[in-house]
Amino acid sequence: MFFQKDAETMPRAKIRELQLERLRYTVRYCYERVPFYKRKLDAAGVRPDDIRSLDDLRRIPPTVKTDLRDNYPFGLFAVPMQQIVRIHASSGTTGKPTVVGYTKHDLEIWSDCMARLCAAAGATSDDIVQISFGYGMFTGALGLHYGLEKLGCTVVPNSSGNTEKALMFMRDFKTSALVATPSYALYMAETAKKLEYPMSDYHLRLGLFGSEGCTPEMRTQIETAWGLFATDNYGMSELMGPGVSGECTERDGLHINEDYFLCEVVDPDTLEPLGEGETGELLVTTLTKEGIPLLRYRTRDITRIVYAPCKCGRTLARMDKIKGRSDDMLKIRGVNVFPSQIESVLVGMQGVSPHYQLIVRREGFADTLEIRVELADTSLLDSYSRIEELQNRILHNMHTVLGLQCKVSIVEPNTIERFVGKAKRVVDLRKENV
Ligand code: DLL
Repeated sequence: MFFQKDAETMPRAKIRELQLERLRYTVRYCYERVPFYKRKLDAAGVRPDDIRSLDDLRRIPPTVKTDLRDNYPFGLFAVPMQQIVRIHASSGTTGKPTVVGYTKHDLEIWSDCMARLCAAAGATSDDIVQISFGYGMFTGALGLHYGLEKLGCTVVPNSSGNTEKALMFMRDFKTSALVATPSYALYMAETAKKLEYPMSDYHLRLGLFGSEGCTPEMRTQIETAWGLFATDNYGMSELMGPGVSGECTERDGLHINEDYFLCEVVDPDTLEPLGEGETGELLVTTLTKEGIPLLRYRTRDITRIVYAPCKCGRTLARMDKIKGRSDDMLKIRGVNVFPSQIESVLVGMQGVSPHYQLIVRREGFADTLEIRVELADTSLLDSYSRIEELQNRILHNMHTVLGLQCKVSIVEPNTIERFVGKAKRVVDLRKENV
């Protein structure tokens, strides 16, 4: 059992006191060690001594992803390279990746954060945990790896890809917990069902998922397919990797490791702070990071935070599952659309597989959304009227949920691309037309 009782059940007033002390330290640390922050704080007229309360945080200008890119690769590091013992980089799809560096102390805290969240999710030293995140520059695999080892679990560093071999290890090792993206966990189940082994040959009881969104409907599908209890983990490479927040067994929000991360929710357009429980963009300030500390980092992730203690006994604040990203939220004919809304309609519908693709186009002056939906099996293929009936049902449900007319294309089973890492479901062709 890994339970850091003092930190995880600290009264709110004490958490705030600790956060203020660490915030003051971090602002001074950044100001003195990173020229980028000195310039930025000087320009905003803020001196480290001006930070006297947590509310003073608002005086600090936010940091954004392009700040890391502009200072590629090591420009925002706060210690000499001799003290950096590990480097990771984000899986950025455009431009230079964002590069982060860890000191020994950063790695120790990272494994503590992960051990804490995995224990809260129900993992114990009896578990054999297979890691099906890709090892490499991505933070997911090594982050979970060291946290789970700290917890005393037996770690199987299988990585992603070669799914049939991963399934063989799962059967032969009696793997009890799986670390993966939800989409890969589903794909693994799909592959397992095609093999000659019955599902009773697998012994998964716990899923430690994360790194991408997962609707409740999709989660239920994964749980049913594997017979496991699924939990969600949130983080990002710039902040550390996984380990920022995660669900306990109550699954009533993701506990934030507040002694290491100071979180705010702001209006993504005005950056004005929002009240407790209001939904907006998450901004995070790291409170102990030595390698690459970040002040008010704009995550672009949309969520809300509640501070009431959880039924599990932990007092660490909880954030909702990520609703989407402020920047990959689709705006179609003036309507905000989160891919997660579309997923919640499709997943769980009879006859439909959980794999889909969204194609956005600009036709004339209007944006159009095409939803490509894959049939679960071939049984409908020779009945035009049943396909049409399914198509109409999806159209109707989409209209109810999105308030938007869209096009639904039904495609044959196994024709939509599968992903071993984060799923890429949106193809936005509008940018090519403007
Ligand atoms: O995905 C870190 C991570 C690894 C978290 C493993 C959890 C488990 P990045 O590759 O930098 O880092 O991507 C960060 O992924 O800003 C979110 O938009 C998204 N994301 C991460 N976790 C979740 C989640 C890792 N649980 C970006 N639900 C973040 C929804 C998530 N989105």
